[in-house]
Amino acid sequence: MLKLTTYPAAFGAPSASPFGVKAMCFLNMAGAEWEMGSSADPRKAPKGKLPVLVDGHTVIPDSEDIRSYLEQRFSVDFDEGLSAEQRAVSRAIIRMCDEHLYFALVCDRWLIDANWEILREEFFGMIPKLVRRFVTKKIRQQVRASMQAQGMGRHAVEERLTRADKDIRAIVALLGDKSFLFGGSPTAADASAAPMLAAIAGSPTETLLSKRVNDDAPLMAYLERVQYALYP
Ligand SMILES: N[C@@H](CCC(=O)N[C@@H](CS)C(=O)NCC(=O)O)C(=O)O
Repeated sequence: MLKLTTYPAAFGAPSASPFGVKAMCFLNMAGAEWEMGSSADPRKAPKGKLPVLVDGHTVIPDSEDIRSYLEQRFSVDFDEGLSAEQRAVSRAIIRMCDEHLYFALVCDRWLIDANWEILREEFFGMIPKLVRRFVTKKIRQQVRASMQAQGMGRHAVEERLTRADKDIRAIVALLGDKSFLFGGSPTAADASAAPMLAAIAGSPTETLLSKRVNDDAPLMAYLERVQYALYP
């Protein structure tokens, strides 16, 4: 039985990590039998991040490598039927979501005080109350520093929205009137874009960014379709 280690459910998603949800989608798309792994401590992961997939003695960190592994292991192609041009667009969409939109989500979750107050209890409720504020303050400082280094944390909330909005418009334009990004069936790009957008929409308090997604009815209908198809 394959084991997926990722963060537990939070804010209406089956994992707090959109990469964890993406990996779940891939497992389901591959038709794999899988279960959740026991520890969700990223410090124990081979690359210090989650998700990690374990298949017997094989350990696969990173959702991108989990995808490649599953496609090979189950002889499936998550982009079946797509042209070379569509595959190129898919690749760019996945990169945009994973390497740009994700950081807007991280800033929204961790840097906006109202969200942080709720996130602290949701993510770190297992830390004894007496030391929770002290420990989590340090973790928040590390996240703030990493967002400064990455760059997204240097933008004001409104600037972050402007940047993320351009990504969201690109996804909406690609989707058009279709059920999924490349037609009537979900592909790898849906498994990446939808969990990321759903995590943004599921913000613990309303933010400019979460409102942008939540107010877009056709986009929300798309997120529901992907959830129903890939991680019900
Ligand atoms: N490229 C990785 C990114 C995974 C990732 O960023 N995971 C975050 C949670 S969403 C994490 O585990 N962070 C822990 C840390 O940085 O200490 C993937 O696609 O799996």
